[in-house]
Amino acid sequence: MGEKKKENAAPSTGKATSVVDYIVQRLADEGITDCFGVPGDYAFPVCDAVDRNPNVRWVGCSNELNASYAADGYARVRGAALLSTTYAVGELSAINGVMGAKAERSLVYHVVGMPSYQNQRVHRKLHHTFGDGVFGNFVNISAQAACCHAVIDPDNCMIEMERVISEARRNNQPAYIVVPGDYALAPVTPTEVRPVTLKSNEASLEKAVAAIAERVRGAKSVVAFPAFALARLRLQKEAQQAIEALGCPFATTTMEKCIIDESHPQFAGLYAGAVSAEKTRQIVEDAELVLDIGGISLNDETTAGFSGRLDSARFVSIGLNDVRIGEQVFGNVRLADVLAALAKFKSSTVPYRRTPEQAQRVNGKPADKITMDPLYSRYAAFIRPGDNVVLESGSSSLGLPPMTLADDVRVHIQMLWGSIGWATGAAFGVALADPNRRTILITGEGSHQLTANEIGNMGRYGANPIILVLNNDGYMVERALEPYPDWSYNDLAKWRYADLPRALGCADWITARVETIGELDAAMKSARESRSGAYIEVIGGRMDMPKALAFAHTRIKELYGSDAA
Ligand SMILES: Cc1ncc(C[n+]2csc(CCOP(=O)(O)OP(=O)(O)O)c2C)c(N)n1
Ligand SMILES: [Mg+2]
Repeated sequence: MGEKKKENAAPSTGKATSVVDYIVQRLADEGITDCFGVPGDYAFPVCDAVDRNPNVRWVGCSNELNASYAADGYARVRGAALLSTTYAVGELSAINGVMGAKAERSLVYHVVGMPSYQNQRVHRKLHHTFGDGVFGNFVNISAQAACCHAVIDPDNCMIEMERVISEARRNNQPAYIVVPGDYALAPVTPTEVRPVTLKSNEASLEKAVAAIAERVRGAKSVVAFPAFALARLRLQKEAQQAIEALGCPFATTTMEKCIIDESHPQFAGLYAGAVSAEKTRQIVEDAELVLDIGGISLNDETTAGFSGRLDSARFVSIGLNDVRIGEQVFGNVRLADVLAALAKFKSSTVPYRRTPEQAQRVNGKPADKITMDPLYSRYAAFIRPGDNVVLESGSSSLGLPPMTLADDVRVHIQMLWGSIGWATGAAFGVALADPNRRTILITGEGSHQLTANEIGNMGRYGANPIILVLNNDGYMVERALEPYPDWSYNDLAKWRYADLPRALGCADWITARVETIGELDAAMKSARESRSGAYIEVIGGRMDMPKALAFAHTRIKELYGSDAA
């Protein structure tokens, strides 16, 4: 797909593996075939190593923030991603995206090239520094965005790579790997290392599973919450098998939208506090036991401003590496092992079966202006099995999730970290990670303005997403979350969004600007039929908001702790 690999790859030197060649190949061994980034002189050794590695393609991004979002999106699909930035100016630009990956458990290896050890040792005044001869100023900052980090030299390289890889996999969070330019090119010191396999402590696992089984058997009602980390670890099927063996209903928050097919007979609906369907709310809030599988995040966003009644004392929590039941903690057990054991659970109760609901109606007439009900019901009908949907924070992340979506759809959302612009960058990474599925980006225009320049690279690398941009004349979600919606800071420069793909080099994309339902239907049809990318600017009303957002407007105090947001 896209830019051919290795056209101007330098011939292999045939010398002993250099430190940086080792780093890149070791990460390729983790299944990574693309490196997102922006080059820079201190990072040249890393960029060169990627360019000459036959297994990894360099994917140039417009800026480091976009690259970090793209890497996050890619990691969510592939399990891990590689991000390369240059010292200080590059890595600091990437940090918001890498922090988001940490918050949302997405495994991004952030590899940074730094000034040479020689220059560090003599405290040279170099560019991309404060001119103080100090080189550790930024390492500490980037390290905060990772769960582990390593400053690489030839002697520690092989050992440190195994350490950070196993630690990053244990937590499924970013690792920061920084390497001085001269050390990067030096031969790696051969060291005996073996990749760490993450195993459970057998005794602890047995006790944990027995304790869960006992609690499940003793509870009059159980509800399961398969958590977003399952998707990151690609354990959706295993979680489904465990839930089927337990026979209990399961609900999801928006962060887990579609993690298991929504047609599943045990699916009890989307839980979002007081804006959940009544039946879902009852099942979840009245359950005697809530089985949290993978660490759900009941934050202000997923609970519609803490509007639910969920008692944490009723929780049994299966984490990535431990199980927690009240005060009892079973350490050193892996989520995958607990799921495999629970899949063998013999339930004595009749499994939960939901009552089928009426099919969702797609409403609106062709000549109508586009309003939220017809818009989201249309999006839901448009999304089909095999799609990867990337959903931006804003009114879209409240409008689409209440709709039931087709089976075998994967939804990607950054709800906890909630950095706008993420979805456009992430959609690029998702599209490259999984070219066999169609990537659909659903975003507001305000968020899109932060990272829209990445569209150029989508075209450049042959990605063919369908991009749906809601243009509602500003930051509507912010207008809704304030008593006074018309502050000037919620207005935006009036871009000609539908002209962007052409300006950014995607000449063969389908583009449209639609104001009526009929125009939207026609544009979506041609987008679906196109083999190239498609970009649809959807004109919406300035204060036309989905129901959940209107509800949030009534909970400003709970959301922000005071009446005035
Ligand atoms: C990086 C970042 N900056 C600012 C915000 C605050 N913020 C949250 S949503 C939003 C506006 C989103 O507007 P738009 O994308 O147009 O969506 P709409 O609600 O209008 O559909 C802003 C500015 C944020 N979450 N992240
Ligand atoms: Mg908007």
